[in-house]
Amino acid sequence: MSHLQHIRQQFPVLERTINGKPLIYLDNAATSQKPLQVIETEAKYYRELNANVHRGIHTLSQLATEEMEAARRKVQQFINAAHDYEVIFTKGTTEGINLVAYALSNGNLIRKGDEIIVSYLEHHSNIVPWQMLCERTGAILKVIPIDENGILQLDFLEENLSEKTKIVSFNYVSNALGIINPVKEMIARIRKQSDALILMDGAQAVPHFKTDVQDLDCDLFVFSGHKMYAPTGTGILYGKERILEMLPPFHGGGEMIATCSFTGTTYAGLPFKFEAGTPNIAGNISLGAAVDFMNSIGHEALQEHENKLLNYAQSKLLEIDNLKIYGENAPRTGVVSFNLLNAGISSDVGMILDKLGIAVRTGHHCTQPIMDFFNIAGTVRASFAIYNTLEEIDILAEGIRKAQKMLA
Ligand code: 7TS
Repeated sequence: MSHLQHIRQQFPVLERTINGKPLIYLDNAATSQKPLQVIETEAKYYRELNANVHRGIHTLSQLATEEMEAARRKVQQFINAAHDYEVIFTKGTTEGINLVAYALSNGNLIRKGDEIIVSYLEHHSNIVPWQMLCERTGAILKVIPIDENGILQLDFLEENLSEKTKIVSFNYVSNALGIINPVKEMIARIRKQSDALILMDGAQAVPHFKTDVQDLDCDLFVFSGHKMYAPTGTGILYGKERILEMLPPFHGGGEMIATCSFTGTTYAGLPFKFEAGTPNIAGNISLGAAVDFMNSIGHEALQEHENKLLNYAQSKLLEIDNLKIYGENAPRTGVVSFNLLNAGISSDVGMILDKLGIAVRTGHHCTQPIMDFFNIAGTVRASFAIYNTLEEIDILAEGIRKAQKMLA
C-alpha cells in the first residue's frame, strides 16, 4: 500500500460516496476532515475521562486536566512558543481576533484617532472585529492595498505607519486565493517604523507549513484547530507573555479569577485569565491528537505533497479555455481559486461538481473586499490537504470541462 493510501485510510469519511460517486473533498480551507486518531481521542475522552478541568480534587478531573494541559504543551511545541501559558485555547480564529479586539478596548488601549492597519486580503473575521473596535473607540481602520496578482503593496506601510498605529493585523496565507504573504518582511518593516502590536492570522498557514512564532516575532498569532485535522470549536490564541500580561481579560466568569468578591475581583494568571468558563475539553485534547497526527506526517512531507497537488492543479486547470485563476502569479499554498469566464457563476459550477461527488467552495469565501477588487461576485475554490491525490485533480478538471459545456 502506498504511503498516501495509508494516510487516506485514516480518514473514514473519504470512504463515503456523494450522489453515487466517491467523495472528492476539496474544501479543506473551510475545514479539513478528521483522522481516526482525532476521532478516537474525542470518543475516548467521553468514554473514559469526562470531568471538568482545573477544579476537581477527584481523580477523573485531575486526569482530564492533565490531558488538556498536555495538549497545550503539544501546541506550544508545534508553534514553538516560549511558554505553555502563552497558548490560549479558543474556539477558533474568529474568537481569537475578537478576544484581542475587545481586550484592547476594555483596557482603554485604543483611543479616538488611533489607527489600525489590516490588509485587503483578510477574511471578514480579521476585518469586522476591527471595524467594531473602531466604532467603540473612534479609531481609524486603514487597509494595505493589493495589485492585480493579489500581492500586497507594502510601500503602504512606510507611508502609513506612525505613532498613531496601534495594531497591524494580517494573514499569513489568504483563504480566498491561497497567497502566502511576505510576513517576515512585513514584520521587519513594521518594527522599523512603529511600536504597533502585530497580530497574525495563521488559519490557512498552520495546516500547511511549519510556523515558528518566535522566529516570526509576531506579538499575537491566531489559528483554528478544525482546519488542521482537529475538531470544530477549537483554536488557539498565542501571545507573547508581555503582551498577554498587558491585555485585560475579554470574558469574565469562572476559571479566570484569582479571587472574587463584591468589593473587587482579581484575575488569574496566564493562560487562565483568557479562558473563562468550561472549555471545549474534548476538543482541546483532540487538538493535541491532531498535532500528533501532523507531526507523524512531518512538515516537509506535508508541504512537498501539497505543493505537488497545487502545481498539478494549476497546470491542469490552465489547460481549460476561458478559465481564470485568481492570484495565479503569486506565491501560494493549498488553494486554486478560479472562474469559468462566460459559463455560469461560481455556484453553478459548484453544483455541477457536487453532482460528481466533488466538494469545492463557491462564492465570496468571507472575503468580499477581494471579490470587489476583482469585480466578481465569487470564485470556485479547490483547496487541498494531505489526503488529496493527483487522480482527484484529474477528475476535478474533467468535471470543470463538463460544467463549462453545460453552462456555456
Ligand atoms: N481567517 C482565515 C484566514 C480563514 O481562512 C478563516 C476561515 C477564518 C479566519 C475564520 O476561522 P474560524 O475557524 O473562526 O471560522 N476560513 C474559511 C474559509 O475559507 N471557508 O470557510 C471558512
